[in-house]
This record gives sequence, structure tokens and C-alpha cells, in this order.
Amino acid sequence: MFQDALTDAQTRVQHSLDGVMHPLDGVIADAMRYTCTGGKRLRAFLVMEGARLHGVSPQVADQAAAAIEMIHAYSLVHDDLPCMDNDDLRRGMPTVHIQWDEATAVLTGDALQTLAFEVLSNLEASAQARLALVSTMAKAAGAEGMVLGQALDIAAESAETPLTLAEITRLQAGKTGALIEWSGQAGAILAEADPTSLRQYAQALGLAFQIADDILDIEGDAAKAGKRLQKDADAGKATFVSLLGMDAAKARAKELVVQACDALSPYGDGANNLKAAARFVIDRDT
Ligand code: GRG
Repeated sequence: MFQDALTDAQTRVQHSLDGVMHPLDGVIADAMRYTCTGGKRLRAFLVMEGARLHGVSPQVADQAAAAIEMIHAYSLVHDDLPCMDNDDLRRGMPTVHIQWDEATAVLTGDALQTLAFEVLSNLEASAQARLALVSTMAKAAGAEGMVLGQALDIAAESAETPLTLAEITRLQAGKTGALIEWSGQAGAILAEADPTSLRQYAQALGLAFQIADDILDIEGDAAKAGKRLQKDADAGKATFVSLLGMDAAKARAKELVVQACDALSPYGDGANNLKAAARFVIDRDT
């Protein structure tokens, strides 16, 4: 059952994160632990399921899952800063710069990012697999991936004309898609297998995730989401919903789920949890 597998992934990645951060102390370590609490753990789940399909040991998968959740957590901490999205609530808790201060939030993000790379470089896997995971993670999180997407998003706020569908798709492929894509294919990379099918699955899933996020921003319940909603509409930003219309955005998200599931056909029923995850991504309320 998907929900059991997701709950299991949440428990496992929390255990792994606790272990990785256990030796650290001081304010930044406290803020790192605070930041790495909660969340759906979708990226961790994708790593674990991909790893299972490729016969990678759960211990190794759990470490890789902790690494991606730390990169994701860093991005949320920095995104919440006043110089970026300026949010005071995340996962139902005060954001790091509210709970501590801005310098702590910047340093917490920095420390989470470097620790993630340390964890990947120390995985119990071949040198080739570790190197491939480190370099694909660097690319996904960096100037051609998530950072690029975030920069395009910030630039869009002051652009004279709203972004086109092609531009929004490129922005989201970086901002949200790149880490989801890395998570989807990490198991195959760890096993030194061909990651193409998992990558295609994760690319469609990432886009569906973002469309669902835009829908949630309008139709969601802020109390359930644990964060401020209606942000894009308030900022007058172009989104998949504003460009396609609500009904077409929902239809497109459904098409992407079918596409994501089709990409998993080489794995047969073994990939049922990943297929259910694709449906979950567009049905979620947080
Ligand atoms: C600061 C370089 C840099 C990048 C920030 C993550 C991000 C890029 C921005 C967050 C803003 C946002 C709402 C993006 C949309 C998609 C997204 C990443 C949502 C949060 O991910 P979830 O829903 O969060 O998986 P949980 O809390 O469940 O882990």
C-alpha cells in the first residue's frame, strides 16, 4: 500500500537525518534539525522506491534520501527569507529567520547543503556511483537547475509582461523539477543501471507536482498546507493555472500522471508504489 510505504519512508528518512546530524551541536545544528522535521518526504520516498527496484540496500538508500531532503530543506529555508519569498510559516512552524534570525537561516541552509554532499560522498557504494550522484546533485541544485529556476522566478516578479507557458515550464523544471528528477533516478544511478525510465517518470511527476502546487495555491486550505497560500495570485504572477485555466490545468496534471505511470512499464507491478505516488502528487492537500 502506498500510504504505508510513504509512512515507512518518512520514518526511515527521519532516522537517517537524526543519525547524520547527531554529532553536530550549536545553534546552526539546532536550526538544521528544526528545519529537517516534517514535510511529506516525497523526495526521500522516490529515492527509496527507485533504490528498491534496483536492489540497492535500504541502508544506502536511506542515506541518499537524507541527502536530498537536506538539499530540499535548505532551499525552503533560503526561499522563506525576506530577500526571497518572505514567509514566516513553513510546515506549520515559524520559518528559521523568524525562530532565530536571518544570519542563522542563511548559515543553516549553507550547512545543510554541504552536509548533503558529504553524506553522498561517504555512501557505501562504488566510487563511480558516488561520483555520479554527487555530480548529478550539484547540477540539479545549482545554476542550471534549482538556483536557475529560483532566479527566473524572482526575475518574473518584476518583468513587464507575464511569462509564457514555455517560460513557466522551464522555470519550474529548475525550481521544482530538478530535485524531483534527481530523486527519481538516484536508485538506478546507485545501482549503475540505466536511469532513463525513472528519469522520464520523475520529469512528468515533477511537472504534475508543480501544476498541483499552483492549484493548491488557489483552492488549498492554508491551515492544512502549513504555509501561506494565494501568494502567486496576490503577486499577479503567471502560473499554470493562470495560463491554462483551472480545468485545463487539472486535465494536464492528470495527463502527466498517466505519462509518468507509462514510463514505469519496464518495472511491472514492482513500481505500483511509484504509480500511486504520481496520483498522490495531484490529489494531495498539503
Ligand atoms: C533558494 C535556491 C533556492 C531555491 C528555492 C524550493 C524552492 C526553490 C522554493 C519553494 C517555493 C515553492 C512553494 C516551490 C514550489 C514547490 C515546492 C518545492 C514546494 C515544497 O515542496 P513540498 O510540497 O514540501 O514537497 P514538504 O514540506 O512536503 O517537503
